[in-house]
Amino acid sequence: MSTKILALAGGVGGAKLALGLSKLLSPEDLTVVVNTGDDEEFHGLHVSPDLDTVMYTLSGLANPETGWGLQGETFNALERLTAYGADTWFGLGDKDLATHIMRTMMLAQGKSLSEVTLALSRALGIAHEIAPMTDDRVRTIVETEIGPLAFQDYFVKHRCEPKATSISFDGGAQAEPSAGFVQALETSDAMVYCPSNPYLSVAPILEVGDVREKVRHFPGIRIAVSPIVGGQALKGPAAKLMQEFGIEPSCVDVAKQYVGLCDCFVIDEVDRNQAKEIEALGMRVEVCNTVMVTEDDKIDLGRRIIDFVAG
Ligand code: FO1
Repeated sequence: MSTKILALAGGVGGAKLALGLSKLLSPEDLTVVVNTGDDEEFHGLHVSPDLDTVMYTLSGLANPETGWGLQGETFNALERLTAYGADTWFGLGDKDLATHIMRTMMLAQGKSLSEVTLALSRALGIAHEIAPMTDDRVRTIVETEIGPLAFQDYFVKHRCEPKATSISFDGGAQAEPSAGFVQALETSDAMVYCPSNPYLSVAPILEVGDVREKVRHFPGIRIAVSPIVGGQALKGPAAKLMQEFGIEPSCVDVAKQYVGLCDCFVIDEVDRNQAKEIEALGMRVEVCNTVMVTEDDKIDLGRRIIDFVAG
């Protein structure tokens, strides 16, 4: 019997588990829904960093050092733009630019972000479905000590340094989930929160229209993988944000973000002693290696999740 899985993903961490799942599930059994709150316009081009990270990872083209962007990249166009006086703090490579040009062109022709993502995915040889969380415009805004910052300004330009006070999702309430997302919510046996930042990558997905309510009433099993291991974020600013929000970074506090939205919480072996505290929140706890370095690590974690869903 096949198990249909809906995976919610942000950038690098989410893409790793999505890859593991894609190696185990047939295309009709996996939909990866991706955060687009980080999307931004650079040099007139629509950039969807998390969609691209997932697409490049699933097609085997991602830069292994950074996790985002393409391998074997050059930056000639960016150098030219710098010479012309453009603001070039966001590292867009020559090959990567082709993706953004295609996306921008197709959007200008009236295609939806879902249609563009499908076309780009197929061109990259990806058989599994990757869908944006919404075709509407939602933008993650980080309120900081130096004022509100658009996500990439906060993340890349300011290297997450300004102290954050809150996060909001401009356009989230008015947005509608993409058709692929709605269909996956209605037909999947399980929903997986990949180990992505709960505040910056998963929260925007939950803030789209009535998604949070839909997830609350999701009939299948909902499983979250903690992006915090041993009190540290595997990548990015999750632990720093938790501290700034007055929370001691731990997998328990990530689990608290998912109360009512998650049935099973997966933590790393090093956090085994926190299992009881998470169980007290009303979730079943699975303990395994969650640190995905090699492709085998990604597949092993994917298998663990599929086995759990299959019971
Ligand atoms: N992240 C950086 O830290 N610096 C960059 O210059 C940068 C460029 C970039 C270009 C294309 C792309 O798809 C992603 C890029 N990222 C960069 C990653 C991106 O900012 C973040 O990984 C996500 O938005 C957070 O998940």
